[in-house]
Amino acid sequence: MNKIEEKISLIIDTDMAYGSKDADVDDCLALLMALNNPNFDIKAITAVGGNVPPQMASYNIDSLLKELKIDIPHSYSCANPLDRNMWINCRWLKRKNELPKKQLSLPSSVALLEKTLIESQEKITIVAIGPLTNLAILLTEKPFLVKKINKVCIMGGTQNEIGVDDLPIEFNFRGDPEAANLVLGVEGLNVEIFPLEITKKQAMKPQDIEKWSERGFINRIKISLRAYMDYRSKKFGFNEPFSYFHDVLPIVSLLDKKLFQMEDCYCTVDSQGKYTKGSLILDRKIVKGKESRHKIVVDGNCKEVLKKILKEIPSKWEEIK
Ligand SMILES: [Ca+2]
Repeated sequence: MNKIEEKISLIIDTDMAYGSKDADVDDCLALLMALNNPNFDIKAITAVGGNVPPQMASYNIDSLLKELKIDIPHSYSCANPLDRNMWINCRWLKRKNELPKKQLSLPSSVALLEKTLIESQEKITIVAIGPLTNLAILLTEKPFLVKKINKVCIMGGTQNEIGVDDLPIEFNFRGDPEAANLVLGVEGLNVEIFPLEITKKQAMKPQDIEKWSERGFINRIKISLRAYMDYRSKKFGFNEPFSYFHDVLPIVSLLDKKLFQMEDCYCTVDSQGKYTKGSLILDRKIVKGKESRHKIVVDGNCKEVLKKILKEIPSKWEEIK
């Protein structure tokens, strides 16, 4: 990717599942695209519950950074979704028995977000690629910190694409609808939304990663990707294995804006409906004639994003044993 003029100060808030069984690897791909990129100054990586329990996301982030020998402030989280019902129904509760017994001696995600924003001289861009629990807690307790945030790039929401439970509801917003609605409602917070319609435009297939090394760290990523592709094709009865790389899109958009088209809109999330909790509600009329603080991605060159993943990840990380 071309070098951009000023480094982008970044926090990545993630439900990182790489390291857990049958888990999606897309958060890890997003981190691998962002870490060691000269265009980013990554100030912190914070853990949130979503694809895996929050504690497990914390362990997975910690293990990945150790594996890559990279020292970046990161957190330990045990925060449950704000929505009590979603907590009770949380899919990741089933994974509780897989959790390591020991708590990591790291700051909590909300504490690390707060400290990083307060200490930063410049505004920080937050890439949120899990449910929005941490951000909702932070901005409810410390609303003045909105001034320290450049924008929040969110992988979440859908209008028509089928997401969880055969409904047009995306996983991250469904994971904590109350949090998503709170974050979108924060006065003065600039938000960019990467919905499922865009993140599902292009899939990654086993043949795409065939040429990746059979050794070292890249091979471990390759094995995890293959395992996840096989797991989901078996689970959903697809004819051929594939997976999406949802969480990589906001990272790539920060480096190459031309790849995505965005439209002004006004967004809320249904946090009350009995069956529709987590639905994205989008209004374009309300902002006609004036710039909105909400933007939604309406199109994107996802083939180019895949090309970047396939080229940059092996070349960047092939030295890691
Ligand atoms: Ca994620």
